[in-house]
Amino acid sequence: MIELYFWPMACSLASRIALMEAGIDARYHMVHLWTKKVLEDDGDFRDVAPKGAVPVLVLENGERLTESAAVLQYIADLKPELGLAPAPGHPDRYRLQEWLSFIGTEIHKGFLFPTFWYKDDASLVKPRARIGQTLSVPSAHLADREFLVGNRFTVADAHLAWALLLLRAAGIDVAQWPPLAAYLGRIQTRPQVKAAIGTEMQLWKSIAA
Ligand SMILES: N[C@@H](CCC(=O)N[C@@H](CS)C(=O)NCC(=O)O)C(=O)O
Repeated sequence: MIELYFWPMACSLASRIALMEAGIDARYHMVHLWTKKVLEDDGDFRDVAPKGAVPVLVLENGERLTESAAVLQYIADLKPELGLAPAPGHPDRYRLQEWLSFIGTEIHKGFLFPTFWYKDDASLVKPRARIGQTLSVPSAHLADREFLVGNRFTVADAHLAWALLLLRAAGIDVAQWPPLAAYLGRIQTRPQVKAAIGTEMQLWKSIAA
């Protein structure tokens, strides 16, 4: 069985959404990102993944795959008939990779990551100043489209929906970009997306309590 190491509401949420949209049963292991402990057995997460970051997908053969862009495409390719990623070689596959890379670098590492890890750092001024410009890109793209790539839900939508959800926690109101707010609302009505977010919100509240 496939396994996913995650932390509630972290970027690994996109992988959970992808697994659930794909209808793949998985075993989930919760990791505390600050202590680097695997909660179920108090094990050292760095023994699982030297990067110390989620998501980590444990494949059926025991190999471990990291990096959201790779993990999300791997999950999508387990069920090619669902179209969670365009077929390898199709021009849209490069569009998918273009978005996964943009979300993972410009939005996640460019803004969300420093906001949560270096809250009091003066260097946060620059990412904050840039985030409007960064988000205007998907906002313009989604003004007349339902999804990021082609005309169906893909794992890039799972990744962007997670990033948009986290914006609020980072003090940014997504309503500033009406196309993004409408898009997030649409994506969140998908039953599997709703269920994945519900599960992780509940876990998050149980830790925070
Ligand atoms: N490039 C990685 C970044 C993964 C990442 O930064 N994950 C965060 C949670 S959203 C994490 O585990 N951070 C813990 C750390 O870096 O120590 C990806 O896209 O998957």
